[in-house]
Amino acid sequence: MADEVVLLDFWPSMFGMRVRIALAEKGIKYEYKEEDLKNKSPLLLQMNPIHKKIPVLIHNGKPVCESLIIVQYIDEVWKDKSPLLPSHPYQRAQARFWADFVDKKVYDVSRKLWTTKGEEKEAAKKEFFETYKILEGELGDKPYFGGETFGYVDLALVTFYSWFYAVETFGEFSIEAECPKIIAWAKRCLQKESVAKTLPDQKKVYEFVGQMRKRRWDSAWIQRLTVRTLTECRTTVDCIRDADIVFQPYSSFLLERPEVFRAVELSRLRIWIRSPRSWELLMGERTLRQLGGEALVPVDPPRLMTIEDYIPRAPSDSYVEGVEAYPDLIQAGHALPGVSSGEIERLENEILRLQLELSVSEDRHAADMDRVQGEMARMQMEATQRDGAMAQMQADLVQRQRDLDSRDAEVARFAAAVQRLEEQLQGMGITPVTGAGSSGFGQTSSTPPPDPVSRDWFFDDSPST
Ligand SMILES: N[C@@H](CCC(=O)N[C@@H](CS)C(=O)NCC(=O)O)C(=O)O
Repeated sequence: MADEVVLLDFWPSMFGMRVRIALAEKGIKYEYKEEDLKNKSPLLLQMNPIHKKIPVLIHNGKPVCESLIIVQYIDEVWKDKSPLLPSHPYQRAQARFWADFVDKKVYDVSRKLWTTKGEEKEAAKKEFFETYKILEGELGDKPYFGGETFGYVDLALVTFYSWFYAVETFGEFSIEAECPKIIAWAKRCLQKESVAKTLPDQKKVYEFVGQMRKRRWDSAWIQRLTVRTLTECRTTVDCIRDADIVFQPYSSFLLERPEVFRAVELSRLRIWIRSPRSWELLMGERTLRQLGGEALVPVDPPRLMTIEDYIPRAPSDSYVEGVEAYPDLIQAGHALPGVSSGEIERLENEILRLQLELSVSEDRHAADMDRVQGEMARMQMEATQRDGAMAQMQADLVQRQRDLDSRDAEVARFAAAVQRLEEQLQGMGITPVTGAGSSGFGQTSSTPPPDPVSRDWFFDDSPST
């Protein structure tokens, strides 16, 4: 049965490139699957549930993770062509040592170049060249690290060459000027088809790094990463079920404040998750790495859990425990005599928490004041409007009173005229039909005349009375 080989990868990854070169060297056909590391596929999460990283080689359905382990696996399984590791145990051990050195040093020193500034950046440059000088020493006058032929260490290191333009641009130096042997060696490696076809264009990698740097301050990006981290976390942490988690995103007004954004999102990178036991999970390290490791903080950051070890601890656990588990987090010279690093960490966190609380309270206070002032202004306006309406009503009343007075005067005039007419009629011996006294209409000045129409006229039957 033919081998089924699938590679989960991401194009700019120097780790993924190692596997691609090894497969090319061995002439193995495989299916390449590009991963979106911002939105990892269920397959990647299933195949590399521990680190959730590319590259992953899936050989006949079974995953192999970690680039150097994958390369060794490929070399062992397809051993008939282009051996990568030396056959002698001692030389094999040496090759493994140098590949491990590349993993432990080269990646970090490159990354520091675009994540630091000032003195730190100068120190990073120095470290970068020291590292490559050590490698140049190991290469000596050999064409390749392994000797006459391209091998395991060459493959482990040459993939970093595709990042050299980015490193030089952000580091503001020339690698060739300082380490000409390394450049000559890389160019030699590039003559191999397996390398030339695998390594992406250096400018393309540079653009990719530039985008990564820009995204660093984009809150939506970070928010998305943290949400994703949580989603992934749900698949790993047994004690927390989906329903238990309430993700508490930072309110938008907090995110709009650059200093809070920096402090919360980058320095501490803390996500609060409420679970029934009110545990707090810290996912700083993960988010930090997702950002390309560009966030630099004094103690960076106090991880109570990491991607390798998503173990939530109760908030009551001392920070010492978390920090001691990761001694490299504590900056040199940071410790004070007689004060444990955990204590400093705890105090720093407390200060940060209080600063945040203070800034939040200040904001709330300012917002409350604005609201109260707005309310008062509104009430004053309403009162002024009400005063105006009252004045208008009073004016209306006065006018209505005047109208009534003038109507009364008119009525009195009419009444006097009627009176005069009645008197004239009476003088002529005629009793007026309708009386209107001087006191107004409808009042009789004498008894009313008898009904001119007989009641009998209306009824056929004589009335009973
Ligand atoms: N030590 C690992 C490193 C692999 C690695 O860092 N992969 C990165 C891409 S270059 C990754 O998948 N990152 C995703 C993540 O950290 O979530 C190896 O050699 O394979």
